Amino acid sequence: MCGIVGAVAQRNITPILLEGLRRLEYRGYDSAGIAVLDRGRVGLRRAVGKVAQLEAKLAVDPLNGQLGIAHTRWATHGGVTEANAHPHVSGDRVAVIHNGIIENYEPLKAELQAKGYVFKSETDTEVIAHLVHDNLKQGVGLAEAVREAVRRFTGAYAIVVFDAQAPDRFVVARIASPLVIGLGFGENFVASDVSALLPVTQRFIYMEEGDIAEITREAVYIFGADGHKRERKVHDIAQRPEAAEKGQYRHFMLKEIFEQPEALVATLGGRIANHHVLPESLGPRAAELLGRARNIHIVACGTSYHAGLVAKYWIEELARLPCSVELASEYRYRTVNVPADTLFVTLSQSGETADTLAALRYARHAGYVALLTICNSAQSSMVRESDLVMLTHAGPEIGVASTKAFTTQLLAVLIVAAMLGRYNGLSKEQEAEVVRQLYSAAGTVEKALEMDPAIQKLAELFVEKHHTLFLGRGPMFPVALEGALKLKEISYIHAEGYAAGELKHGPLALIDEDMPVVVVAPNNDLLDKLKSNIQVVRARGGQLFVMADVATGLTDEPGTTVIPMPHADTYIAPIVYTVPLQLLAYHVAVLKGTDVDQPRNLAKSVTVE
Ligand code: HGA
Repeated sequence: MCGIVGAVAQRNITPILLEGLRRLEYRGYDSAGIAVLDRGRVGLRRAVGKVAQLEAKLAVDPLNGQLGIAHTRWATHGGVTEANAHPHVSGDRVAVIHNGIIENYEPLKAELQAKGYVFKSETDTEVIAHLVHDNLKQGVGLAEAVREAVRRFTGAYAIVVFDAQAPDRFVVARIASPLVIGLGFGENFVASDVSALLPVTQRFIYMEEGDIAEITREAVYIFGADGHKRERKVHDIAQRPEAAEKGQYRHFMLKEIFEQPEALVATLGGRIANHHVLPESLGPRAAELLGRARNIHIVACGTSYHAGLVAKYWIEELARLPCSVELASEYRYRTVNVPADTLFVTLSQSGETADTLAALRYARHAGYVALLTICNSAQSSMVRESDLVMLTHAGPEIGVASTKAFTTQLLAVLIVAAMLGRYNGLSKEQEAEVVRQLYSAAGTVEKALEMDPAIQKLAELFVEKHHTLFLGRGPMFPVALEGALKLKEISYIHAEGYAAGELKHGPLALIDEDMPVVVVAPNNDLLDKLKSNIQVVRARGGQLFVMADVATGLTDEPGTTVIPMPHADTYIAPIVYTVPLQLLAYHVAVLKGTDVDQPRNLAKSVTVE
C-alpha cells in the first residue's frame, strides 16, 4: 500500500517519477503528489484522486529538476485531502514520503508543536518531516538526521527524504514496509517495488529490515540501524517493463483471469518428475523438514486465507495431518500453542502483507519445525525470511482483486499436500493420481474460460441486487467464500459465502425472491448433500444459480438456473470453479461501472496492519 518513488539523476526526473507512480498506482490511489528540487526550491504538487489528476496539475504548472520524490496514497491517518497527500514538507527544506504508520506520532507531534512546528496535515507522516528538519538544525548531515528520527519511531515505515540544502542526495529507511533501490548509470532510484523502475533500470538492491541508505547519482551507501555500513547483493531482474501492461484487455483483472492457464503451467514447472512431486523443490532441507511435520499451522489474510482453507481439506485428506488455518491479524496477537513438530505455512501474493509478515516473524521464535512461505514474489521479505519457499509463478498481478495469484496458490497447496502425503502414507498410485489432476488443471481452466460470454449475460441479473449468497461444501466452501469476496471487492454488492450445510443455522432467514444464491456444484461425493441444500433454498423461493458439472444431472427448473461447467477432477475442482465466480464479479462490476482494477477504499500489497 502507498506507492513510493524517488530519483536523483542528471536529467529531469519528473517524467520518471510520474511513470513510476502510474506503475505503482495499484498500491494506493486516493491521492498522489510529487516534490522536486526545482532551481534550489522544493516544488510541491499534490492532487486528490488518481495519478492522472496530478499529471493534469503538472501540465499547467510543471516541475523540472534532478532530485525528487513522489507518492500515491492509501490513507490511514487523516482523510483523503490535498493537505494530507504526500510529500510532506518542513521549513521549505525537507520533503518526505512514507508508506506505513508511525504509531507514536501523537507524542512526537506534541513535542514538535511545542518547538514551534505548525502541522498542515492530519497525517502521522508529517512528524517525520519536522523531526528530520529539527535534527538537521543541530548541524548533522541528512543521513544522520534521518537515523536519529527513525530511532524514535514505533510502527512500520518505508520513508524517502530529501533536503533542499543537500541537492545531490536522498535518504531512505525501512522497517517492515518494502523498499528497493534501483541502480542506473550516473543516476539512482528507489521505489516500493521493482515494477515502478523497470523502464529505467533492471539492477536492484532489496533493502533489508532496519536498513538506512544514502543515495547519490554515483553511489549508494547502506547502513544498518547501528550506523555501520552494510553490503547488499545486487540483483539483475529479467522482467520486461511491458509485463505490467494491459495489452488488448480492458482491465488488468480480465487479463489476469485469462492468464490463469499459463500461470498454472508455470507454477507446476520443476515440481514434478515421473508422476511424483518433488519436495526438494522447496529448498535443500525440504525433505527432512517436511518429513518431520506432524501438524500444520497455516496463517494468511484475505484471498490467501481462502487458499489456506482449501489446503486444510487437502492436507488432512492426503497427508492425514491435523491442520489449522488462521487469519494473520488474529494469530499475531494471541497466545499460540505450538504442538511439537509443527510446520508453519504462510501464503501471500506480495510476500509483504504486514500482518502475515508479522505472523511469520512471531512464528520464527515459537518453536516450529520450519517456516514455509507460498508466495508470488521471489524477492519479498517473507520469502527471504522463510526456511522453505514455494513460488507461484503467476507473474505480476496488478488488479487489486486477486485472481491468478489465488488459483496458483491453490495449485501450490495441492502440491504441498501431496509432498506431505509422501511422508505420511500416501500411496504411489494416489500420488500419481494427484499429479495427473495437477497436469489437467490448466486445460480445464481454459475450458472454464470459454464460459465468459455466458457469465457476462448472467451478470445482468445481478447488477440491481444488493446482496448475494454463495454456497459450497467441502473444499468448495472456501471457493464460495472467495466468490463472495470477489463480488464485494469490485462490485460493492454485499455478498456472503456459506458452507451449504450451515444455511439452516441462520442465513436461510435471508432467502426470498430477491436473494440470488450462487452454488458451486462439482460432481463429487458431497453432491447428494448439496442437492438437498439446493432444494431447501428452492422451497423458500430463492433465486438459485448453480454452477454444475453436467454429470450431476442438475437441470434448469423454475427458480433454478444451471450454468454448465466443464468436467473437473476432484482435486482441481476448486481451481476450476473459481473461474466463473471471478468472471461473474468482473462482469457485474463492469456493468455497474465501478473502477474494476482499483476498487474504492482498497489497495494491493497490504503493507499496513
Ligand atoms: N500513514 C500514512 C501512510 C499510509 C500508508 O502507508 N498507506 O499504505 C498516511 O495516512 O498518509
